[in-house]
Amino acid sequence: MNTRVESALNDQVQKEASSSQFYLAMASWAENNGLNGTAKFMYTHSDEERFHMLKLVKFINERGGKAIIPAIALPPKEFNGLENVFELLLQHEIMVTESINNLVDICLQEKDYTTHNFVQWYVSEQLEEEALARSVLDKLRLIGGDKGGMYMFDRDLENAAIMSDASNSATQK
Ligand code: OFO
Repeated sequence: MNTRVESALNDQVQKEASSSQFYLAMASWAENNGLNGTAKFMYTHSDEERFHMLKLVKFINERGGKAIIPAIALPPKEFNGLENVFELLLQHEIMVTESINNLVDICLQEKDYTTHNFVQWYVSEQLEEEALARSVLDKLRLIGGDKGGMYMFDRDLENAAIMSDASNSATQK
């Protein structure tokens, strides 16, 4: 495998692993703050990021490269409310999108069209993840400090997580 592509793929392994850990920290914070729907959503999201990481690890090894399992930085223990959680999530996803775009660029420069094809799955995934984070943030801003609205918001996130679990178990087999 092209060494520059391999190194960029391993960087991406690290980013997906840190996404998983970051969202796990958010899930735990939400659970401890009585936001059970948000917690479920974040636990599911954390699992999805782990799946993104595994998909890369397997691809690197199958293509004759060597996947490196990275150390992960300590995620935050506290968050300053739900809006803060989703702002951080959106910022994180924007950073991941930039990293995927960089990976696409490297594949083209190195004429590695197989990896380029593989990475397109992540390009689509990032589109969806950024759109989801933006729409959740819009809702939160609309609700403001309204407690009833917040209750409904948390319940909606739980339903979104249940649907996502169902579609993931159908596609990740
Ligand atoms: Fe892996 O999609 Fe988010 O980070």
